[in-house]
Amino acid sequence: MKKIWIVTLFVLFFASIVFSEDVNDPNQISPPYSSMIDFSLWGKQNLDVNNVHNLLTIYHSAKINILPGAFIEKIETMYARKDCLITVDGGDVNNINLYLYSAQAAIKNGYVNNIFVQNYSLVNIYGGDVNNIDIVHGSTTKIRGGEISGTIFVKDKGNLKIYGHDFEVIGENINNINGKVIGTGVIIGKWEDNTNFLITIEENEETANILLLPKILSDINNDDIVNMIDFAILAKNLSSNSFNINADLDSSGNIDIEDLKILASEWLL
Ligand SMILES: [Ca+2]
Ligand SMILES: [Ca+2]
Repeated sequence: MKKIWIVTLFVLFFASIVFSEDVNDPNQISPPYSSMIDFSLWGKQNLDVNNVHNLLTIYHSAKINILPGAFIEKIETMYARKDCLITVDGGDVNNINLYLYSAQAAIKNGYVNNIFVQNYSLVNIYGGDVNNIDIVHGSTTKIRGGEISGTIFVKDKGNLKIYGHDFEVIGENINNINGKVIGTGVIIGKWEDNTNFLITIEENEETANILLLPKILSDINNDDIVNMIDFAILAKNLSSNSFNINADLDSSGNIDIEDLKILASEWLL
């Protein structure tokens, strides 16, 4: 009889470990998170957040999705590994701090006041409203949409890549030399959907790299090259009912042979 109890306890213990890995709903977070205003995510946890927090710390390969209703003072990554990702798809975040090589953030909607991008980390901005961005220590920020209402500082081998068209630089101290921006001032242009943008560069240190780039249609995963990975995403959408809007290269509303032709023409450009 005693053996059965021991076995049962072991089963319950391991089951609790297995199920505690799969955290998706903030209302279902098991202790200690449920009793804390601030929390840390570890391992491969993936959490949606739509409420109020002071400090959220994201470790290793954890992912966090900030949704409408969220109001957060600070999110920071620590010891980031591959797949560590902060996604802002709504809500209001005062500060995002990215540390270490594999830390990534994607801004799609909502408002972010300050982003500090450092130690070779990566930020992709697709939409939303971002106020100030600091890009340092070899980090990269890529902007393809949204509004940058404040200013951008780029220093210490930081990289800023702006994808759009009809670029112009405005100011006495700023120049566009074959797509590379020298000096500081205002950059205007249009995003891929033809909406206008205005970006103010406050600091552009000598070691910094600010580039104005045309969007490569076939670069579906936005890593600046068209290769097997993009082909695989397109092929998956061709052969199934799934629809990845980035794979509809000619914006025709469906994914077919015409999109494949565009990808073939831009292959390994
Ligand atoms: Ca690509
Ligand atoms: Ca298409």
